[in-house]
Amino acid sequence: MATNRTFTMIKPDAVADGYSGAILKMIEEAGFRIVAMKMVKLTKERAGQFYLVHKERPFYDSLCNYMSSGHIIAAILEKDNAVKDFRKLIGATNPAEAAEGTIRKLYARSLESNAVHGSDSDENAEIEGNFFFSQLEKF
Ligand code: 3AN
Repeated sequence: MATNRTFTMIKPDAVADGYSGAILKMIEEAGFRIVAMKMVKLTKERAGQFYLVHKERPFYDSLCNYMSSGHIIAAILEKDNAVKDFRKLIGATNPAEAAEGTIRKLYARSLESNAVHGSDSDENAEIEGNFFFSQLEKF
């Protein structure tokens, strides 16, 4: 079922680099409504749970260290075609390959420290949103 919602995280590099405001501005100007939002610091274990699908990948341990290295901003966003449109707004996983004007092209440091997360399906948007937010925290 298409939910018209997606889930995002502004990752530790972008928060530390002071890009949170600029990124949220781009998100809102692209027509996304912020449905829920919080700043948190993940433990390595919790980062590991979030990225469990990547457990077998060679970058998993490094990714978990990085995602628990500083504060992140987690948010649920709403818009027609949210998942696809948000992936377009953030650009390719590797910022070197991201299109001009995308969030990753503008603000990411590297393939791993790539500034933002965006869900890749409606199903994962729901799962990832529920990882951070209770029903009462969404409006
Ligand atoms: P995306 O975030 O574009 O959906 P995924 O799900 O393939 O990309 O990867 C999740 C995260 O893992 C990325 N955002 C990035 O931080 C990290 N990552 C992905 N591929 C690599 C890689 N080859 N080397 C290091 N880190 C990676």
